[in-house]
Amino acid sequence: MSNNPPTAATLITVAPTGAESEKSAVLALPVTLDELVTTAKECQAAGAAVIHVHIRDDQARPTLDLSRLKDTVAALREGTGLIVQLSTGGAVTDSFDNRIAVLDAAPDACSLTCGTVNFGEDVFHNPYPFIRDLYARTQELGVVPEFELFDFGHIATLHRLLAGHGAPHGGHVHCDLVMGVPGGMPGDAATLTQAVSALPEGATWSATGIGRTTLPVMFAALAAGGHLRVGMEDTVTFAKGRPGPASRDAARARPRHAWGERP
Ligand code: KMH
Ligand code: ZN
Repeated sequence: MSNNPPTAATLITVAPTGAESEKSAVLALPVTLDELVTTAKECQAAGAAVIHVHIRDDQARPTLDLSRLKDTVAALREGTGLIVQLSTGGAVTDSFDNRIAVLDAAPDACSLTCGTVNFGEDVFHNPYPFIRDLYARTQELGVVPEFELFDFGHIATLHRLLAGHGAPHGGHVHCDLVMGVPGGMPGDAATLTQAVSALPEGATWSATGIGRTTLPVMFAALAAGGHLRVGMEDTVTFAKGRPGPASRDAARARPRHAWGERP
């Protein structure tokens, strides 16, 4: 049984863009600032409360350009009431320095991945000294980290980080289980249950499943009393040849309005 009171809302985080899909292959991907703000407004109207942001340059390539990031934070604050969470994961090719500098754009929140993981044919690098420096910078600047956990070792690293460096800004630990990445933990109910039981005491959590693990992870997370991350960063297709929903439609999965309520 979950300890959530029956009225507790399900937090929906929308991740509309990501760094991995190409605009030419996924035409609905929001890549300009206008497209991003429009999507953000639609997702807010559909029930999202947080936006996880990756931005693109004029050629729609992933970028961590600081002035664009600052403009993006300002535009999302101006146009929406969403909590603005900037990605510090960036693309697999981004440098550690540039990823830490993302925090200088002064978002409300940021992602903070707790370990290295094979990422399809690539490697998403997050060695412990980088994690520690990034975490220290969130504490210094007052940015709330969301701990992204792609595998069980990442959960162990989160415990190590909190034990060695104290509580995050705001005092509360919130995690996102990112499941079904080729190289990370599988996206199924048994794995989700085990991962949740290993989280730090008192932590809240959401979950997201990549591609074909989207729906299994979503339903397992709801059944286990968790929150959700949805959107085209993680779900371009539900299965080969079966496109996933646009981010705003995925945000409409808000259980109060659609499929049910958390237990
Ligand atoms: N693009 C992935 C390599 C994050 O945003 O913090 C990493 C990622 C995680 O998307
Ligand atoms: Zn991301």
